[in-house]
Amino acid sequence: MEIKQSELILNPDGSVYHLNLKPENIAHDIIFVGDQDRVEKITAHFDSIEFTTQKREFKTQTGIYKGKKLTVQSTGIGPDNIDIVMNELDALVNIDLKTREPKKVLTSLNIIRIGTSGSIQEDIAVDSFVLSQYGLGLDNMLRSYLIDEISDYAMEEAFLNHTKWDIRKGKPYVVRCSEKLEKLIETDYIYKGITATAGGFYGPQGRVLRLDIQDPALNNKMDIFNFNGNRITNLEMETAAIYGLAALLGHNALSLNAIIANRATGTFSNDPYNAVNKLIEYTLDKLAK
Ligand code: R1P
Repeated sequence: MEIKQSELILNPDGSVYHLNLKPENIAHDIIFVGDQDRVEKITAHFDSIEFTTQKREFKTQTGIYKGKKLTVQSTGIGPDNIDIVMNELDALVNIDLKTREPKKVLTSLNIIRIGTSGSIQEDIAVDSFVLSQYGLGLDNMLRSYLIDEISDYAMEEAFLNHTKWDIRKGKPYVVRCSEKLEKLIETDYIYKGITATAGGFYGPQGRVLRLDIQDPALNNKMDIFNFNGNRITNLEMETAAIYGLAALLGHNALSLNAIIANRATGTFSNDPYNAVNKLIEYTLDKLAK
């Protein structure tokens, strides 16, 4: 069935509405970053760049790194932006933009986030890296979709009970990363764990400046949560949303984060850019193999 103009919005040149992209502009391996200025930090390593565009916080560059075609896409901050980026990238490969009909043969993209994040565990120090085996969504964006088949119900329930979660804030969900990408990227010095994705930076992540928050003990409860040997390693704002939409749409996703703050010790990296650059170099090297 043809998808209406108001539902799949295209620009006059035929590109998708927010990302300003056409199908030929992207690779099948896509690196996500939150910050648009991080796009060029990555493509500075490329042999060549064949395409660049930007609209709002969504900057895209496609090029070649050691013979491999890669796209780098900034998502801006938060799960709401991930909804836009994931749906529009999926439309580029899985919807015929001329007939406005979903394709019969679907394409799976490989999506790797290189982000920044705060650790909630004392032993996961600033400047270390975390690979998110699970995304724990505290943000609710994904709850607009039918997620029962992709969400880890047992872990979800254990988290609700452990934290005595107030359901008026919505219901957390849990989605696993792509095992294929996990195997490609993992190494012994990268921490693995559950990444909690919040829908905001301050209150939703337990930060108190001038406003009281609904559950001041939440971060302390989260750092002792353990489900079958899995603990919550860090807090940020995109991973669970990426994992959820990737699972629903049939893409592979993995999220890596450079730890620039440690919430348990109250410390912040002396050189966050260096930590991110090291993670960029590590990830590019793995992707090129
Ligand atoms: C908050 O400062 C932003 O930084 C983190 C959070 O997830 C949020 O997007 O990630 P990025 O550095 O990738 O944007």
